[in-house]
Amino acid sequence: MSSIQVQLPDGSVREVPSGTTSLSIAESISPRLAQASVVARIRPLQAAPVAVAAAEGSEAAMYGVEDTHAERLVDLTTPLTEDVALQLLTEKAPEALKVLRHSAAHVLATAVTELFPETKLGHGPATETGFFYDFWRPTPFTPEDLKLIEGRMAEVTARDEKFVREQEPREKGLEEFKTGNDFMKVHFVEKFTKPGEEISLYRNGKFVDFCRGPHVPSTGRVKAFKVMSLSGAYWLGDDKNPQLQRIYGTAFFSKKDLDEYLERIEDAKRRDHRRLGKELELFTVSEEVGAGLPLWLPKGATIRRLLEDYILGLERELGYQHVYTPDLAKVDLYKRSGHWAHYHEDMFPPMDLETEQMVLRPMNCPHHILVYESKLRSYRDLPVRLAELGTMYRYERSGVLSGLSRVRCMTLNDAHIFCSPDQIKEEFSNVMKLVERTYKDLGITKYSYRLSLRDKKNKEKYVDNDAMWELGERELREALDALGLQYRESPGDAAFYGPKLDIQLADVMGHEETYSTVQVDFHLPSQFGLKYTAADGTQPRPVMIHRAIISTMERMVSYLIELYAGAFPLWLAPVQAGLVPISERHQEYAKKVQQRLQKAGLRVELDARNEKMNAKIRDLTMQKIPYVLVMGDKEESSEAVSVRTRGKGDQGSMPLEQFVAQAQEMVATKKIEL
Ligand code: TSB
Ligand code: ZN
Repeated sequence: MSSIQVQLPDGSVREVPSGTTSLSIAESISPRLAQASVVARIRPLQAAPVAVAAAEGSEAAMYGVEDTHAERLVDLTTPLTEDVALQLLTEKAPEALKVLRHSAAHVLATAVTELFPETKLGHGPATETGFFYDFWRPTPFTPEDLKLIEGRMAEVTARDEKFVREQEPREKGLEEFKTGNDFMKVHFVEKFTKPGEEISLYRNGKFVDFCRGPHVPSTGRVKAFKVMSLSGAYWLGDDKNPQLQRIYGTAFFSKKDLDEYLERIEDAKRRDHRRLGKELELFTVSEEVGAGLPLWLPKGATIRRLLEDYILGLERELGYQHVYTPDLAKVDLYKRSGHWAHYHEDMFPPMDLETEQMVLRPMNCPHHILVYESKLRSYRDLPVRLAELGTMYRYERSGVLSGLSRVRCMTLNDAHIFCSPDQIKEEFSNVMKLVERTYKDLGITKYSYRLSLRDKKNKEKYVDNDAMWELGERELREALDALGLQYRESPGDAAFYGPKLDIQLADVMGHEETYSTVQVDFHLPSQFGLKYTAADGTQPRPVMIHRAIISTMERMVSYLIELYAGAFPLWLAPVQAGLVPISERHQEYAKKVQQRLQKAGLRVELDARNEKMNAKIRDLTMQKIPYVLVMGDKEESSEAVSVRTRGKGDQGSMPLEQFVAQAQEMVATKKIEL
């Protein structure tokens, strides 16, 4: 029998008979390793390493024709028949979790076909957060069915059936699927394999599925799982096709991981800014206005105005000049800037006006460039920092819109800094300091830096000028290194005109978005032929730094709502104190307190309804107002208020003036905790 060479991660090489499995190699290393292993990664030693890349959760990723020379995952029981580098993946490897979840999808399909044998199978990939499986069945699944299915899945895992890979001729497999009226499997086999090939099937117990694998060794490994939800989808996305039922689930290696994940989901629901936006009367989205066009209600508008005033104040201190420019311009402006060529798909379509075509602006930069150009600039004027709370419009596709976090009409805390090349680093550093200061004041502590670069292959999305991109990238990297900031790189996320440093914030579920951004741009200054007069009388071109600190008001408020679960720090709370007179005869005193607090610059709400005191306290507490001040005879006679602090309960009576001074101090220092 021939032998093969198996190279282990430590570099050592073992010579074993061809056909040996990864599992037996693991056993020969240590039984514990064999126990802990989930799946194996192999790379043929003869071929250059090539990564197999297919879109996440796509059909191709599931069934795509294998490139057998590439690095790939195989079952622990797959016989090794060539010289390979072998890595045994344990539960800690992220790829292992994917494999587990795909196996969980098979367990789900096993349970469904056992309980509802008339069901036809679609496909069932792992996703970022779990897995799903598409089913066709004449009757819809009910919530009770989902419970039954989950229970049956537990039985399937208790049976601890081995996942066995089988190969068979494609035509034989097709014949079987056709006989069983498995129309979706027939489609997948025909689409993803070629005549004459063998197809692979995975069997556990009586259940069999057309699948490329790999899988965990047996169903018993799928211990911690949950059926999450059900949704409908047309087969192949075509409404003339049968409607499928997609069952979602999730799975983890341990119960603890599963429980943590489920808790995070609960937490995310509790914080969801769309829900809280409604409950706390912050914003609303109206069908009649349109999707992605939120209306700011008085309380949400108060938060927004506070943020706007805050950042404008800081910018004034830092030498920014504020301008106002219109929300639209002629299409030609965006042809000159390059937006039309590279950003067209994200813009609203143009409007015909007499002889002109106008378009809503997707960005504020061209307007600010024209402000820069409105007079001659000398080196002594630089850096020119033009700032605006600029409203802009982007045609985000309806499927990606979400509350305030992704909208179609948004107001950006924007600025464009026009400077000489040797001023870039200092300006960059100042912007980063401003970001840090702002995040501290807003109570944002977790963020990461992303260097967003172009995708070199995508000529349509990015300006084509290699030298310019390399220069911008070098400038950014040097500026980042000078500040000692750790960042990761993300090709394909640059602006069309240059690379960006993006500041990423994640929500409870770990989903990241860009908030602040700093961008180095040599393109727009060149398109508009910008100049300044240098000390030696020459006319060099300035560089442009685009930057946003707060991001759009929309996105930042969505983040803050979720960060604080609606319980804002005092300085940002739309209502800072709720006033509760104990009975009718304390109304007068309550009004006096209201006036005093308002005069002190505090935002208050007097609950003058003819309700019981406790009901009023409860309602104000539900609104997450930082302080509820209760007033009865005792308070009235001593010019005091009885203070209930959010999250801390009854603090007893306090002289009114003391409360005022304390609250003002907390607002002035932007204290986050109460
Ligand atoms: C910084 N021209 C630059 C500007 O000078 C610019 O527009 N950059 S941007 O395209 O990256 O947008 C700035 C920020 O706006 C993004 O970082 C993001 O935080 C926010 N933003 C972008 N699209 C949306 C949207 N659809 N809804 C809410 N906020 C958005
Ligand atoms: Zn810009």
